[in-house]
Amino acid sequence: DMSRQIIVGNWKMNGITRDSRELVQALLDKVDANGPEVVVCPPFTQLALLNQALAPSPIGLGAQDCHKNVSGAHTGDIAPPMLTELGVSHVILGHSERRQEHGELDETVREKAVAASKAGLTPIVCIGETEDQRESGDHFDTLGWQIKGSLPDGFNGIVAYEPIWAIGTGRAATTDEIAETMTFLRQELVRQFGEAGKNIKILYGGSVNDKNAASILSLADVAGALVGGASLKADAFLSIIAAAS
Ligand code: G2H
Repeated sequence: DMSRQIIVGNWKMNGITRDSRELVQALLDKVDANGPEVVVCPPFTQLALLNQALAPSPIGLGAQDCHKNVSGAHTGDIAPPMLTELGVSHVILGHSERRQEHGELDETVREKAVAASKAGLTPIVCIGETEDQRESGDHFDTLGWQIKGSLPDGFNGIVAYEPIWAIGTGRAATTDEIAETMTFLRQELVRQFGEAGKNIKILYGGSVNDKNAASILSLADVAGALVGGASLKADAFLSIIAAAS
């Protein structure tokens, strides 16, 4: 359903189970199935607990990463089938924090996206330019390469455009910047995937909050938002959900 927006909360490495329980309870009190799709992505350690709290409910469960293999000698990693077993439906892949802190390359992200889809998960693949790239005018080139490199053939997931300079900085991209970039990303997706590229949802992420959500979410072709900091506060996250359609 292209018309229903999706709001994804990326909790990153935050929250102990007590906080998370409270947060989802506050969301469960307000979120209903008539609004946008809502997905929360807690740390791995809380997935089982939150699956119990959320299933069945209108709130979906996502993970923040997965491995490209289904099992094997990969200390510390989590395979896609381990996620589906816990009621997980979505997985964020190639977040800039993973690209930076764990050296994830486009190719890795692409392999993970294939594995996630095979396991029945919806990959949310993150792309985004650095501040230097935007300032030197290389941002569209960067994004084009990231799309080419990070999205596998037959990609059936979601793309999240997250300009790195807007992440956790309180400085979201302007609506003009987002609108212009969305147009570019759509062109690239159609160039790479043909007709199917028209149906790939594109989210915006990077300092989305309760103040700027309405103007960002009303832009043409913005299918929703990937929300970090503001997804940790029930009131702010609920306002963002209320601003979506
Ligand atoms: C970007 C975003 C969520 P924040 O990383 O993925 O975080 O909303 O805190 O900028």
